Order: sequence, then C-alpha cells, then structure tokens
Amino acid sequence: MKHRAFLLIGVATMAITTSPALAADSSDPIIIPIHNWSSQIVMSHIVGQMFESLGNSVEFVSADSQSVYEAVRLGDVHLQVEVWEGAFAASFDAARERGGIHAAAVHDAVTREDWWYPTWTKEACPGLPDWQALNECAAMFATPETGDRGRFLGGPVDWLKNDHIRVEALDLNFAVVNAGSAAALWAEVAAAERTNTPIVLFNWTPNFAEAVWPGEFVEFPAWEEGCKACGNPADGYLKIAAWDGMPEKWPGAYDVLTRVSFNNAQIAEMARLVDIEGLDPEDAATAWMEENQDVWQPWVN
Ligand code: TMO
Repeated sequence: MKHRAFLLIGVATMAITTSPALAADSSDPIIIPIHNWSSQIVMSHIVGQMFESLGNSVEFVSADSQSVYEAVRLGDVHLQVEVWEGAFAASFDAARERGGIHAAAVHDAVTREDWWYPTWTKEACPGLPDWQALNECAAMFATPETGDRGRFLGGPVDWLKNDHIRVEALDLNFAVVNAGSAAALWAEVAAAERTNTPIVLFNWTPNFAEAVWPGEFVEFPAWEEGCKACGNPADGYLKIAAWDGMPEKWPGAYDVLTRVSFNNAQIAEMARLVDIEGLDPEDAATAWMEENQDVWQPWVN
C-alpha cells in the first residue's frame, strides 16, 4: 500500500512539473449562477453534474440575469450556460468590452424572445401576427390596471428592458406590465385559455410552452442593431459565457464546457420536466442526463 501511495505522488508531481497541459483542476468550487427560467436552472445543474463527474466541486448561486456578466467578468461566478441574444446580448457585450469574459461555446439552439400570443387570440384579432393589426386590436387587451390601453404582459424586469422603449418608438396603444416570475406568465395564459380571452405576453423559444399552447410571435419591424422600433432577433444565438480565468484554473472542466451544445428540443425538454412534470430542477437534470447519456457522455470522455 505504501508503495502504491508513493507511486501516485510521483505521478502527480511529474504531471505538475513536466507538463502544464496535464495540470489538475483547482479544488475550489466552480460557481454557477442560477436565473429565473426553468431551462437555465436545469441546464446549470446538468453542467454542474458533468463537472462533478470529473471530480470538480460545484456551487450554485442565484443571480440577476443582467448583472451576472459583470460578475462572470470579475470571476465572482464562473460561467453562465444560457446567454440569450434577445435579452442579454447588450449586457454580455458590455462586459466583454471591459474584459474578463468570453463565449466558451455556442449552442445549436436558435432562439427567439418576443411578444407572443396563443392561437385563440388570433381568432379575435385576425390581422395578427402583424404588429399594426395588434395595435388596432389594443382595446381587446385592456385590463383594469391598464385602462384604455392594451396590456402587454412582460417578463420579470431583469429580462428585457426594451419593451417600454418599443411601445414609445412605435406609438403602441399598450402598457407594459411586468410579471413577477415566469410561473406568473404561465398562470395568466392558463387563465386566459379558460375564458378564451385574448392575451399578448413575453414568451420565448425553445420553451415548454410551444408544446402546450400553439401560438405565434408578433411580427414587428425586423431586428436591426440599435433599432428602438424593431422586434428582437428572430433567429437569435444561445451561448455559454465563461470567465477568462476558467481555462487556467479548471482546465479539465473548461475543456468539457467548450464541447457543450444543446439544441432546441433538448432545451424545451429541460423546461418541460420542471414546468409540466413538476420536478425540482436538480431532479430534472438527473432525469434528463439518464435519458440522454448519448448526448453528454461524449463531451465528458
Ligand atoms: C431570458 N428568457 C429566455 C427568459 O427570455
């Protein structure tokens, strides 16, 4: 036994002194920020469990989804698994310009985040998905809270900041009301469905919602950089952001991270396990990994 321990130490020492490429990951925990929509939470746990399978230690912290890029840049947290172009490109780019953060991987998924309605809404307002038709139907979306104006139910305030700006730029007869949580958005759609009431709200794809409520995005003027009167990107990216110090501190984990790439169906399924099946995000991650060994095992090996 003694002999064997000696050999192991010898091997470890050799690795450190002869080849930086073989350097071991730091034993410090990799800190993964958790946001407020289901696929991001499940994916964070999937990536965390992949790291743990390599022997890394992992910690999760709740984080604001805009200021997180500054936190990654400074190395306070170490990655963010779902950088959505529509909601977060501006904050991500601002942090990249300051330095300390980069895209470690790009998911296969093509994303869209924008004003959206379930199909029964179109029966009441047949000119949809055109934004001008929506505007003419604004009164159908009025609530006691919004008076004469239609209600656009936005997501939590840390997602997209540009809804008020777009309402003003296009002179829309809508008032923006932000939901407190993603769950509040789904509860409102379910309530509107029971009474066949028109509703327009923030939604995104990939998400579980598309399998439950067929619907469409409102077509605003096509996205252009810097345009205040335009929609969000209709074919947006989804990236993984990482702290610049990560490759040096956890080379093994970082190497795996650069291979991670999920597609639309996989991400929608992560959300479904939580929002439809009611699993805890951590259990959803475990279940997803059991069902999809062929997807993630090659990234780890
Ligand atoms: C950031 N999100 C995916 C909820 O639009």
